[in-house]
Amino acid sequence: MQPFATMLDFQEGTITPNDNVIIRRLSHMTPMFADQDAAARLLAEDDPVLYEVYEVHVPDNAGNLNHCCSIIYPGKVGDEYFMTKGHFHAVEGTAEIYLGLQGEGLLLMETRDGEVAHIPFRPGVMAYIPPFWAHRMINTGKDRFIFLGVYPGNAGHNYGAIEQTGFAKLVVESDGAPVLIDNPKR
Ligand code: PAN
Ligand code: ZN
Repeated sequence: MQPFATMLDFQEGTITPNDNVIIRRLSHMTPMFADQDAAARLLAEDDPVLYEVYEVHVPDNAGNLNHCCSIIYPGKVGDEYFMTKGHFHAVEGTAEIYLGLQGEGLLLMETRDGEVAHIPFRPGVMAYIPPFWAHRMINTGKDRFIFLGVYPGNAGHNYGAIEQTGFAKLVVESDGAPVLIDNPKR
């Protein structure tokens, strides 16, 4: 393998060249939002793009580092902000670094033993997600929320239970500000 570089546009969140761009729309994760009536109303008029991920593929072993840039669009389903699906890594003992580039958000994390943590994001915030912590990013601002992720090549993604029941906390807008509330499904 040879050294290489890509261009990360700090304003737009695009990586050029990239190997893949994931485009996640509301219809790809409708059941993950608490307010199903609000989701149905949004889907009836449109199927909004919630986020995009620009990916650079490297060999999928522990010695390599995946790196990708995610753009979460501003918006809400009911009171719940647009967010990523969130996941444990398939190899749960792998960490990740998230670096905020644009906009405002919140990193929500939890362990399988019920520990919960969150970190507010703005440009320059660099969070360390330790091994064994599930992670989800949420756009709590009015503009696009853009962040870089770096994680081991063998980490993989496990969306399993999170797709069914979500995280222990939901992040919703209350009086114009983000608050964490208990997830009634958990
Ligand atoms: C990130 C995420 C990306 C999209 O690259 O995969 O932000 O989020 P979901 O994968 O939860 O849809 C990462 O954490 N990779 O491990
Ligand atoms: Zn991850």
